[in-house]
Amino acid sequence: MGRPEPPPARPQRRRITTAGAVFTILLLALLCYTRYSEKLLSVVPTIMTQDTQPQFHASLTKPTLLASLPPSALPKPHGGPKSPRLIIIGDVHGQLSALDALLAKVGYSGARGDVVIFTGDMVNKGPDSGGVVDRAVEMGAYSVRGNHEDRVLRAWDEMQAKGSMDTDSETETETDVAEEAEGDVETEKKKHKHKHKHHKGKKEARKTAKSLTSAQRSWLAARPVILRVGAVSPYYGDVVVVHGGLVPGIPLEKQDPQVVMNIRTLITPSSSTSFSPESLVSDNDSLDSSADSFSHSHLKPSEGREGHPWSKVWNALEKEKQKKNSKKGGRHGTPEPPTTVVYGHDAKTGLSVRRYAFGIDSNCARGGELTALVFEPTSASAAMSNPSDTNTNINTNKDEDEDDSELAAARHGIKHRLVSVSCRAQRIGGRHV
Ligand SMILES: [Mn+2]
Repeated sequence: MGRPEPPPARPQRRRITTAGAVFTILLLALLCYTRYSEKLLSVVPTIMTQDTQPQFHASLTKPTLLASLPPSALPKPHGGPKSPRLIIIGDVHGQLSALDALLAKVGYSGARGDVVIFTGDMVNKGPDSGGVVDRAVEMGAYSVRGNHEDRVLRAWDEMQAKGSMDTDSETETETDVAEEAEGDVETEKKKHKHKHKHHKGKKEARKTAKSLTSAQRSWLAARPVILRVGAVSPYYGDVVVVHGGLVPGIPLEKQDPQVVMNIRTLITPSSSTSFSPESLVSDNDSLDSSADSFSHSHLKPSEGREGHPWSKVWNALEKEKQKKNSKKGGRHGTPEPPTTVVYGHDAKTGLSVRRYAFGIDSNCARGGELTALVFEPTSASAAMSNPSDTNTNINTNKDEDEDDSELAAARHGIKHRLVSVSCRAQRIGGRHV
């Protein structure tokens, strides 16, 4: 009786099974690793690009809140006339010919290394939103998201979600923040007008969204809500570009994107009484307590235009901060630099030049002007020269202590200049001035 011998093929089969198992485990491990590293990789660029021009990871409806200009893009103090400038341009609203006229008047030169930043609202209202975006891309320009870009991108997102890009369905489900929101005491007539405006706005946004190429939409979607320009000079401090404005006392990282894109005024604790931000500066006794109460939680963005311009409050608080800094002297180390905000969005007010806030929407959309705020290096000897104002036809509401500002700025090697072109002349098709 012989025990049957094990089939000869078996060990081989076992070997094959073992090899198969090992292979499967390796394959699974590799798959897990790949998936994990993909996740890792998707996180890394987000962090890395946070401090540079954001890439296309930003979504249509959830914009990147904050991005920074690379330090190399800042103008060099005392660099002289051949040195690159920083050119910040107000709300273009599709007026490509006005933009080109302004670039010509400013003497924009890509070869020199000029850097262009838009304050948002490059699109809608005017005839060529896509052309304006193309020009920005050509120049390697920077921009922030304005309420109109936001509206257009949201409209596109909504159309995609519905899958009905051809139908101009007039349903109103969106709760986007309109430029003029409802107040408590709004009459029915006003409500109706507001609704009509909102409706018109959505229709326009859909039209613009459809007119843009996917590359143009992607570029717009990747723009941050707040662009940190950086330390331009000790005179200007840290320059920040936004479309609407900022709420004082809230760090940039904690600002509400919808507020930043839409704000015009703030309701302050004493809005109902005769509040004056300047009183903070002049009234020494109540100075500290009142300044503190302003910088914390008492300032609320208004939905309409009631209260005080946010820029006026911002300016008063920055002045106050600098005054405190100079009182401390050198004892407490390096004083905190001021923050100067450059913004658009307020065409109704027009150009508004304050020490620490520049409003440069001069209403190009309605036949006003298109304005650029140019930061340019002075020559080594420029502190001696007398910088001249190139635009005499612009009505600016300057602060009372602005007279020496240009000389004071020039001492630190960078000065600013406002340059405007008429948007009415562009529309008629006349020659660029
Ligand atoms: Mn706007």
